[in-house]
Amino acid sequence: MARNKIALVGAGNIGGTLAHLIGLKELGDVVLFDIAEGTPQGKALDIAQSAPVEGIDARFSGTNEYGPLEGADVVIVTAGVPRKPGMSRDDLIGINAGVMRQVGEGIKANCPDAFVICITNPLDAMVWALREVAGLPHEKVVGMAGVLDSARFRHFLAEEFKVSVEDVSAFVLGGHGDTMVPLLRYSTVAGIPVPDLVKKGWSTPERLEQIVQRTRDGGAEIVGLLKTGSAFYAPAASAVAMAESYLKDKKRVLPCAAWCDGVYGLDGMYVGVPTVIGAGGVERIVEIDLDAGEQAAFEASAGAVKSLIEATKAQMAKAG
Ligand code: A3D
Repeated sequence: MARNKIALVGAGNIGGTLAHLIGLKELGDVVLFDIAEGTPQGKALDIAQSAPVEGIDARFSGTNEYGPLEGADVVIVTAGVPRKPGMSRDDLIGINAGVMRQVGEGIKANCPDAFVICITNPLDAMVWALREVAGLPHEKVVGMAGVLDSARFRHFLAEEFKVSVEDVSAFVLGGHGDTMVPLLRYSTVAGIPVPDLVKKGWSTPERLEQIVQRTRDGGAEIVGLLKTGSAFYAPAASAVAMAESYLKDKKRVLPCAAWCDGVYGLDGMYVGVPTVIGAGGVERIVEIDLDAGEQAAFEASAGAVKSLIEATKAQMAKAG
């Protein structure tokens, strides 16, 4: 059986880390693509030279052309620019929507059967733009945010409860960023809902509110510490979990920015919801019951995402 082929569009901090993790997990051959000459080639060669030490049997190559993406089973997109001082969110949308146009066309021409995971920010709007241009079925194009946001939440909860991260599961809904909705009722330690643990005195509502806020600000906290970039280890690990679930048909239940049409009261938009990822891509969206507060928070988050998508639509129409 031929090895899987995984294309990484964007060979920056996340792209390089993705290539390394995919190698360590032997998920397939890796093609790194970037517009920066030498960067994807250099990173691919460096990782290829770690393969004999790690005992990895996979090919790593770097390119500045879309042709070598041909036939990729999975494409993970991190291409784009981050927000710089003085830049508005709309400026960032304009530039990265242009990048999504190029990448979408590259995918359409070379690997229309791939499962595509977008990481570029602003996430929910960029995954919409990428799908529009690439024209792939909606269930084959998703955004990575929920796995990362819930991993951050799990890490903080495990520290608070002094238990293994493995035994903490956590749910977040909604858009990536300030309006994300962490769901405490659906977050558990070995199946015990977090609110029950509060009743048992494991934590307090005030402490949990701080953890929720720290989760929402998780990306900004790391930007503040690094000063020259944003998080990349955990984002890469999160996207690899999604790719692995697809390639191995694991059918994991993972929160992703997925196309919601007729679920959660939405009529066609990308936003973060729990999904089942298997060989068919997003095989199912899991609808959970929300109480009034959760519903209001989710609607506010979906509303914020909708306006970002509208701004992206307008920028793309302007660019022609
Ligand atoms: P960075 O290290 O800057 O890498 C981005 C790469 O994209 C660079 O190597 C660029 O040369 C390349 N690039 C720019 N334009 C193009 C183009 N047109 N075609 C191909 N490549 C291009 O950034 P990073 O890897 O740290 O982050 C990548 C993206 O992920 C950014 O948009 C971040 O904001 C985003 N991000 C999202 C999350 C989520 O949870 C959604 C988390 C962390 C980062």
